[in-house]
Amino acid sequence: MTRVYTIGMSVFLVAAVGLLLFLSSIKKTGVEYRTDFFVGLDSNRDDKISFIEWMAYYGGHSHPIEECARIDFYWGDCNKDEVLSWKEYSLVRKVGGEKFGGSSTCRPDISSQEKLSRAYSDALARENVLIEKYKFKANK
Ligand SMILES: [Ca+2]
Ligand SMILES: [Ca+2]
Repeated sequence: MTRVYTIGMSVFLVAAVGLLLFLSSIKKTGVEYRTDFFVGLDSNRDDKISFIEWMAYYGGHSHPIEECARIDFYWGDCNKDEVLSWKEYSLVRKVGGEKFGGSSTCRPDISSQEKLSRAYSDALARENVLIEKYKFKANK
């Protein structure tokens, strides 16, 4: 009986240690910090949102860029590599951005109507370049 108890405890301890190792590996990759929306857009699971992944969600929207949250791609992609990292995304969307040191983002200065209009037209110009580059066609 004691032997069965010892084997049972050993199995339990091995399972518990395995679970702890699994949980600590998740924490190291920071997976738990990603929002469901970010993870949902990242269809190839490379932890970045490509233009095509972004537009798979936003490309079907018919409203203008001035009224659409898809502009966050252009205002969030600070290094202009045409993908949103989690850091870029979380800063522009203000979700968990404090983990990266606060408010630094490349969101343009929109402190006046003139600057806002320029920021919108710059974003639209960039979008048109990316649509052409990636041959994006919306599924409407
Ligand atoms: Ca991706
Ligand atoms: Ca980027």
